[in-house]
Amino acid sequence: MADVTDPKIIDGKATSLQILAELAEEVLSFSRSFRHPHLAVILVGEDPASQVYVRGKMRSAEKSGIETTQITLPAETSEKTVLEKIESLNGDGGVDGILVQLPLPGHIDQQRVIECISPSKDVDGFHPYNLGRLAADKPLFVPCTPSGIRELLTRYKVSTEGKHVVVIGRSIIVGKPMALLLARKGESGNATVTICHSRTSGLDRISAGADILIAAIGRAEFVKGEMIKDGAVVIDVGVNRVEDPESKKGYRLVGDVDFKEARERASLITPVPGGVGPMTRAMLMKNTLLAAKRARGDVDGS
Ligand code: L34
Repeated sequence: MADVTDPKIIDGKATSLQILAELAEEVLSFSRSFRHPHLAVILVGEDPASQVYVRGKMRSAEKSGIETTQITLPAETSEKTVLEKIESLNGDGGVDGILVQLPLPGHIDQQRVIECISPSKDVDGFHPYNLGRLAADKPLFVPCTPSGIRELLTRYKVSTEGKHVVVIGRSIIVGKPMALLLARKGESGNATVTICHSRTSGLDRISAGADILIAAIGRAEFVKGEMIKDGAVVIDVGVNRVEDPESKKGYRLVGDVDFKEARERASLITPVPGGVGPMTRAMLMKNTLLAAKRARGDVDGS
């Protein structure tokens, strides 16, 4: 566990709890005039990490007063059954948000599933319509991990204005929406963003130029000390399980950043666990409330 009294640590856990408490008040007053926001989560199969993440999402929902329905389906469930389930949730006026936990088993077309979710209930923001809205500077739902990172930067008073941000990773879940968000006009944007990935040549040199480095490449301890500029802010999105016979669970969690090395160079750094992960969950609850507000008929939900 990272030492959260260390002034270099960005405490995502504590920040997420604060956000959930703020949300709980808003949810309460909203529910008095309408009903509780309602999130439906579909989990297909028994991937142990996905089970942990979904459990965490349920706990965060409880903390903020959001109602949940978890639909757990066996790994061999057909794509058709998953799509039918989504269609029925799309048509259910009592459900505000729909989330299908990824990854899905190999026989199911992930993209088809994402595109089946009604964009107005797509609290993950992964539907091409919602990614397009973000790219067009008219976001409806911003994906939870990037918006959680933005929230951390804001709350820790890390300005992005004119800064060079390097994002390692180009996924639709993190890398791409993160880059779009930080390059936008306005406060918490106005950054100069470079997207790097597994095929980038000279990655070490590029990342060493970053004022803010965001690692979302999905490889354990990929970012080493020499890839980080002195004084940079380091955001570690990775959650990798590495075998550890000394740990009770048989594994420990490490990020995409070599924490020990990075800690020496960074001015601020997110730990794993307790950094970005809990923020993803808090932002999911925020998006669910937003969806419910729009379902009530609020113009833009804000
Ligand atoms: N549909 N699928 C969909 N939406 C998402 O936004 C996700 N993601 C990623 C995987 N699949 C998804 C998540 O929720 C990754 N992810 C996620 C969310 C939360 C945490 C980790 C990944 C998290 O809470 N991490 C804890 C540690 C959890 C543990 O003990 O394993 C942390 O403190 O980092």
